[in-house]
Amino acid sequence: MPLTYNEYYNERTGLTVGLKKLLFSKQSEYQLVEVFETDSWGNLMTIDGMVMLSEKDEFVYHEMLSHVAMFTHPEPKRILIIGGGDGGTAREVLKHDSVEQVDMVEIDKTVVEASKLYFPGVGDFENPKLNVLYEDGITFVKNIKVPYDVIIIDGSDPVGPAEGLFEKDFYQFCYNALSENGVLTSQTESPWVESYYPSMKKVFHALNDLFPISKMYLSYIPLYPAGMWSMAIASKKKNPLDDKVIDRVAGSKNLLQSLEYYNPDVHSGAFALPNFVRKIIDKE
Ligand code: SPD
Repeated sequence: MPLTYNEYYNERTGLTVGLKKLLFSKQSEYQLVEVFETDSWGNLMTIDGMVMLSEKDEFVYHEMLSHVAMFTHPEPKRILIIGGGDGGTAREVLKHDSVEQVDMVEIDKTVVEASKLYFPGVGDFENPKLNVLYEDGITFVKNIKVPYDVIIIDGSDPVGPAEGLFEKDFYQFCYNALSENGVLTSQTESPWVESYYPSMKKVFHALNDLFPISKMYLSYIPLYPAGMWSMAIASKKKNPLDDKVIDRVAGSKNLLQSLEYYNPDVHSGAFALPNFVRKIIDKE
C-alpha cells in the first residue's frame, strides 16, 4: 500500500498526496509540526494534520498574501508579520525596495526550525532587515508603540493557537497599530469548507466595522482544502483597486519578474467574487 498524506476537510471529502517518507515530526508546546517528502510536490509541512505549505505551490499563497497589501501602500517601510514561521511571507515582503524593517512574530520556534532544515528555498532568514521574535502575536499586537505600514496575518487554521487571530479584538489592536496609510491582509480559509464560515464571517464583519475599506480576494492553491482560498485586505485610506495601485504594480517590472503568480491582472481579478462566496460574508 503506497504511503499517503490524507486531510479530510468536509466529513469524508479530502486531499490525498503521495509520500516518499516522513522527514520531521515534533510535538511542540503548541502543536504537532511534521514535514514529509512527497512524490511530486516537494517537501510538505503540516501542523496538527493540516497542510501549511508545499515547496511546489507555496508561491501562490505567499505572493498573494504579501503583494496585494504591499502594493496598496504607497511606500511600505515597517512591516509586521504575525505567524509566517516558514519565512515565505517575509521573503516576498523583502522584495520591495522601500522596506526597512520586517518584524515576524511566530509563536512556535519549531516551525522556523523545520523550515530552515527542510524548506531552504522558502525563507530569507539571513536578511538583515528581518527580525524574528518568538512571541504570542496577539499579545505583541496589543503592546505596539511604533506603528506599522503593513500588517500581514499568516496564521494557521482557526483551531489551536491561531483561533484568536479570527477575533474582532485582535483586529482592533491591529487597527490601532497601523500607520495613517496602513494596510492589513489576513488568510481567511476556504469558501468550500463550511465549518470555517463562522470564523470567516467574524473576520470580515470585524474588518467591515473597524476599517473604512475592507474586501475579500481569492487565489487558487492546490494543496489547500478544495483549492480555492480566501484572503482579507483592510485599510485606513488606500483602496487596493485604485488605478494608482494597479499602475504601481505594472511599473514594478523587476519585482514582477521574480514572481510566479501575482501580476497586475491577477491583482484586480482576485477581487471578483462568485455569488456563493459573497453570501458567506454578507451581513444579513
Ligand atoms: N489550511 C491551510 C492554512 C494555511 C495557513 N497558513 C499557512 C502558512 C504558510 N506560510
